[in-house]
Amino acid sequence: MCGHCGCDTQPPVQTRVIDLHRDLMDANHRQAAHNRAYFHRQRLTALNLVSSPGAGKTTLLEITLQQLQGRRPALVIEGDQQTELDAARIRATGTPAVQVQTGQACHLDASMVHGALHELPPAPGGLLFIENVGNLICPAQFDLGERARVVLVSVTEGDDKPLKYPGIFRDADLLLITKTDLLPHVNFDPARCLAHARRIRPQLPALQLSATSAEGLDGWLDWLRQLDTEGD
Ligand SMILES: Nc1nc2c(ncn2[C@@H]2O[C@H](COP(=O)(O)OP(=O)(O)OP(=O)(O)O)[C@@H](O)[C@H]2O)c(=O)[nH]1
Ligand SMILES: [Mg+2]
Repeated sequence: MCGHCGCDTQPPVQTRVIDLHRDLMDANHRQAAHNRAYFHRQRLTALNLVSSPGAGKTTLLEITLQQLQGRRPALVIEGDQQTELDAARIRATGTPAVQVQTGQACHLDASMVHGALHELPPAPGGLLFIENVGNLICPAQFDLGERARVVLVSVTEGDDKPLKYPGIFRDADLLLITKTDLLPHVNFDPARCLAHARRIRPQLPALQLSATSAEGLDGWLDWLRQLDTEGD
């Protein structure tokens, strides 16, 4: 019964919604732990790349995979609401890739990643790049079992993004400022962007790069290497 006027309205709906949300998150945590254990057994270093749509995730992967060729096995899981476009771009580099089409969902979850893993060849000692759905909100809540979360912010988006979408920065392991070749043309201050991000995640490491000019690419490749030597 309604607590306000005594009518027959059923207020506990909100409680049921919260329970459902908790069940969903618990199930995701269990699946993420399962994924993490698998990555550990396979000595597979998994990275979750998150950003707004179009920040340059696939372009960065294309040039990264070209650099890794012959040096290090790599696999890619692509997440988009629709199309196989990004997986096709990755396969063109010679790297095995699976496209997950999330439909109505605005993020990848751990079970989607688990399903995609079954379609990929084993790559012991390799890198697994998971490109999440372009979105700074929903992916924040879903642990995929990854070793590191990399948040890309392109200079065309504005340096205030960490203030507006803090959730995605809370568990970030790296802030990657992308498209720096465009800096002369936009009002974006990398130092201010990083300061905003560090209000949410103090000590957050940050790098800047341009996939177009390859400036800053070595720093990113070094960061990937150092991630391996750190161990779990
Ligand atoms: N100038 C410039 N453009 C870039 C750079 N990196 C990517 N782009 C362009 O940005 C656009 C989006 O790049 P994508 O790599 O597809 O971005 P994405 O984050 O994978 O996009 P979604 O998967 O749709 O979220 C493309 O037109 C790229 O050519 C860069 O470093 N500099
Ligand atoms: Mg993409």
